[in-house]
Amino acid sequence: MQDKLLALKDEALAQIGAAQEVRQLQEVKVKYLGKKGPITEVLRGMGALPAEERPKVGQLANEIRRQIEEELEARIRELEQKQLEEKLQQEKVDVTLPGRPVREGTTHPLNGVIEQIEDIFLGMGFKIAEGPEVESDYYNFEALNLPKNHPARDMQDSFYITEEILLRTHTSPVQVRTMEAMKGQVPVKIICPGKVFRRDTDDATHSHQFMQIEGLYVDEGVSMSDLKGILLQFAREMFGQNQQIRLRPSFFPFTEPSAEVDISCILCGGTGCRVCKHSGWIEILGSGMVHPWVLERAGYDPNKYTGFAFGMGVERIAMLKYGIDDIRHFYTNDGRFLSQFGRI
Ligand code: 2U9
Repeated sequence: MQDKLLALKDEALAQIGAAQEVRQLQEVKVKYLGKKGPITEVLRGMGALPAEERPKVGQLANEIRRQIEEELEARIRELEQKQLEEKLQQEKVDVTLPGRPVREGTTHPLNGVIEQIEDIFLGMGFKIAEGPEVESDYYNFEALNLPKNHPARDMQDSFYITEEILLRTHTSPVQVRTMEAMKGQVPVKIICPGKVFRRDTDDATHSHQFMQIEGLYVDEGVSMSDLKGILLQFAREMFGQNQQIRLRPSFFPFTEPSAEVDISCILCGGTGCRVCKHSGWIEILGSGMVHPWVLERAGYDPNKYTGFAFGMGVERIAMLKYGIDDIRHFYTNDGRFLSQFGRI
């Protein structure tokens, strides 16, 4: 019986040594140490042995069992280590290889121009204010002296969601909301950039959605000459230090008096060309002194405070600055157009 056990041991150890995979070792374990394995079998047959032999055989069987277990463990560790080394070898990264170039994006020209405009006005002490794109009729029209029957409020011109709610047609409601929130404190000195929406038919110069930047400065003693000074500084920083500006009388319901602002033609400098339609001037924004009624509605005493406001279309500024002839280029995401701007 002892010889049989020793033979089983040699057999098991030989198989352990030959195994090349952990799975095979598990099979060896079940085969030799399992409940139906040959060692258990031998132990079951011990009843037939003389009593003095039994402890010896039992001891040997346990010893062999322990040896096989130990060898199995050791071989499993060895194979696992080998597998790990092979895996590391296969997945090795050559850090000395040259990298693949990453295609960098560029600044969208509208974002670039908005940032330039913001920087110019931040430099003159303005803060940036933002507000909702979905607005109430009150903030978009009523508070800006555009009563219910005003032609600018025509259903045909605005995207109404309900009778009282619409997509804002300008960023002016942000100025009204800011004044209300400041509860009569001065100065209010803000610019408001953002998307606006109008029911226009899209063509080379019109878009039903575009970007606007409006400005508002309210304090004691703000005058039309402050407006001229600020806008001249803006024109020079944006289009060149020898720029001139010219104000032409105009009309807006929310400003009185109102003026359109022209800059000297950026192409010909004023002598007349195709871009300025031979006038020497190009219109870039609208402006005026805030209507006293609008100041009062927003909580500012018009007998004590005055203010100026202005508004411009960002696409128009960008088209002039970069010589772009079709507003739709901004929205069609053509890489050939966008990549020309680099990082603005
Ligand atoms: C408040 C009071 C007054 C904002 C102003 C303009 C003149 C103007 C247009 C330029 C081109 C809009 O993008 S555009 O179509 N804007 O001409 N906007 S004054 O006046 C305000 C705003 C808010 C409380």
